[in-house]
Amino acid sequence: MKSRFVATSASVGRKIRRALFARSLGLCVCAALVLSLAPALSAAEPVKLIFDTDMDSDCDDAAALAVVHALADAGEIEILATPVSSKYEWSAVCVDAINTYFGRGDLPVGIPKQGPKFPQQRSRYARQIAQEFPHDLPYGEKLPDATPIYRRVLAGQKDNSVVIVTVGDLTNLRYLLESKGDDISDLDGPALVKRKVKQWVCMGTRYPHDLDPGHWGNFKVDPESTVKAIAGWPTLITFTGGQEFAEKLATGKALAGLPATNPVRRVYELYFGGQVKPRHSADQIAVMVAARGPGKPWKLVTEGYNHVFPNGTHQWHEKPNNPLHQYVSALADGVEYRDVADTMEKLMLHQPEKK
Ligand SMILES: [Ca+2]
Repeated sequence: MKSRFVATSASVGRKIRRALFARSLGLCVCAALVLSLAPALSAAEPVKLIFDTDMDSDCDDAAALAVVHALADAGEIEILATPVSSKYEWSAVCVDAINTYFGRGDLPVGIPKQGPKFPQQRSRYARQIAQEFPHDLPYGEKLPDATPIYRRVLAGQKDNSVVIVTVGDLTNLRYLLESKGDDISDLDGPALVKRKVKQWVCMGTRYPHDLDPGHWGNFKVDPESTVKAIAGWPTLITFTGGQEFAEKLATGKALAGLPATNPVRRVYELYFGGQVKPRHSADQIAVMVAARGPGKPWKLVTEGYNHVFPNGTHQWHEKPNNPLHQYVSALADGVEYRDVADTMEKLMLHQPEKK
């Protein structure tokens, strides 16, 4: 008995030592886990996002802006500014009205004040939204210039931290690149972008090519700016686009269930002449890629470069590789279109918290 007791007490002692060892090991593992999570936690800081939209000829811009506000309310992104590339006089005011609805009426909004007034895309909804919903952005000549807004916002951010998503023409980015050092920043446009911008997600056209000179889409409204912005951009560009791709991810029908006071629902109603119907999700796709990255559920093509012709048509060439160019125009293998569309549509239905 004794020996067994001794043996037993010795084995208990071993167990206690093992337990203590395991506990301290556990603490070490926990500490290591916390340390290993630390970069992940800091990587999960909200994405600093600039959303640049035309908000004129198509309704997906309004849905994409709703997604931007939903992701901001969820803490995934921080919205820095919502510049407008369209010179159609109601587009910027419409953006301010949607921002105001989502509780962010103070977000900077500006338009391109330089260059020609290229043919306007017009809008089936921008004027009505501006007139039916509250906002405080001045209209017409008093609208602010987007270039100093871009410069101020970028100058105030940490290096290599900002993601820009364009879902309209590339006019504002062209003038940003052409900007000189000023009292906002000593850096000229390319140097400021290179220092502050991590990635530009550029929604436009079809991949791997669109060689149709017909006047449609984000690259051909102001092709000179398209060529200059893409050629001069000094950081990563993720292009997104593809008509069939965006149509297979159509969204919007569920907006019909929102109250009539929701401006995004109203945009779809006006766009479709009184009825809320589904529409392709080209601009929402770009926002999702900007906020959550170009990995799964998306299929990312990294090899090659986007060659843009002077009229805004373009061709993806597989060689030589430009490490700054990549594109998304499909879902990753095995991902269901319905699942991705549902994710985007749920975000589009987001309502602001009542204050
Ligand atoms: Ca658009």
